Amino acid sequence: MENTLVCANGSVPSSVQLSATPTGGTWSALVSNPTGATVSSSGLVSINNATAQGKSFDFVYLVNGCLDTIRVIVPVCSAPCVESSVTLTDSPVCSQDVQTYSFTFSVTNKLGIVKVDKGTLTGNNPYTVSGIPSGQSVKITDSLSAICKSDTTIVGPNCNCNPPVPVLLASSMTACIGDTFPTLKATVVGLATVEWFSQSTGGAVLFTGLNYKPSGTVAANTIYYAQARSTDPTCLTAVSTSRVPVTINAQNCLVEVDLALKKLISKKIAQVGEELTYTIKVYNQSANGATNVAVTDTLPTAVQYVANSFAPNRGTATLTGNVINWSIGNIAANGDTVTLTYRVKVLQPGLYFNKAEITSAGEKDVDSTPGNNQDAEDDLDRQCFTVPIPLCSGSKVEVSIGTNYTGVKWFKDGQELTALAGQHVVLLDAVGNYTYTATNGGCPTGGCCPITIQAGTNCCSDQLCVPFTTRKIKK
Ligand SMILES: [Ca+2]
Ligand SMILES: [Ca+2]
Repeated sequence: MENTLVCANGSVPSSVQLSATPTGGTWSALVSNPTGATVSSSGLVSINNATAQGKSFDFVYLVNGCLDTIRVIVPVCSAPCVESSVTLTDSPVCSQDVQTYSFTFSVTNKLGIVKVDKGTLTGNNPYTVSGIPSGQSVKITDSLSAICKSDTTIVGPNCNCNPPVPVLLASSMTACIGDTFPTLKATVVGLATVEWFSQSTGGAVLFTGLNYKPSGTVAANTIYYAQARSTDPTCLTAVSTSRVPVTINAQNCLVEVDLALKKLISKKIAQVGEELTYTIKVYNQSANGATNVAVTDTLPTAVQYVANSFAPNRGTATLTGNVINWSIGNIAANGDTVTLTYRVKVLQPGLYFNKAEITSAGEKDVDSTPGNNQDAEDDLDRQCFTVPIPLCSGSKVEVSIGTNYTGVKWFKDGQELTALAGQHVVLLDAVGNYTYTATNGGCPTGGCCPITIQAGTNCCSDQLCVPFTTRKIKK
């Protein structure tokens, strides 16, 4: 007769009672039994969990002179697989650059080896995982064996919820009074949409979507504001940190005017540290008076505005960032001309363009549209200046132009440099005046400045300026 015991929670029973009929006999163990289990004369088997596993024990029952033997088999019991639990010691923390996050956790009833499927794991209960990509979940695995393991998924925060501000297709539009509004268009990056408002902060959403055509008709200059709202399910409340304005210039299209703008500069070739004077002239070539005229001018990065140098003969000029807004007001018919002058200080060598354009007018212009950035129109003009670039012996000057130009040809002192044809970035190593042409306009309207390279002084001694050892590239 055999009796196999059953494991419970990784252990064998501590005792088992044997019984037999007829009753009244006595139990004893075979002398050859291994250690681990004993039996009392009444048949109570005491089992040692640690030593009895995997062994068989024979017990003898003696009654009325008859013997019978029963075998008790003690199985090997394996520890049960109890899932461990993971506890975060604090909320996940976003990194400074909001691209990743980290958190610290501890494991209770740890089974074995702790691993993570993202980020870098350090420490030993508590553990820290860092460098997990923003918005991604992490799986923590605590495993003893392929079967006995415990997985816990931590849903990570989206550290970079706020979408970037929308990009407007046009930030300034023109419409006739009485017409319906033009459609305002914006694009957004990533998981986001656009919300339109009538005010720069607060207020009700007028419309949600990339393209918004305000209802009703244009009565006066109107500004709408676009903000981006996240459509990422993990951060639906996130919006761009600011709103971008789009201006609709209302024009009286029953009256036609013809405004034009000219931009002038006091010097075309300047030195670092010198002051230049820009002059903007706006004049009315038509027989009708113009109202509500405004001009926008953008300073090149290489100059610094000289404080308090705005001198308009009408209206008010203000500088925001590197953008000048000149609010003029009325310009009378038949040649009335207004001017704005201001000074800038030259900060670095190179060739610099900037442009000014009429961005608002109360009446329809016969041959130009405010703020549409069209080079060929008479309401926009460019100016440029060049600051000679010093060339030290043995060095080269790197000059680059926009990659949008096609059919580029380079000239030095009027002679084509055929080896450089078609290149947008060139290294120049000789003193001279350089220009370029392109099929789509090498020299912007209103003046083309050469890139001037002149012999540098105080560069370094000729001995040090041997090519290969002190080759210097300037941008
Ligand atoms: Ca015009
Ligand atoms: Ca224009």
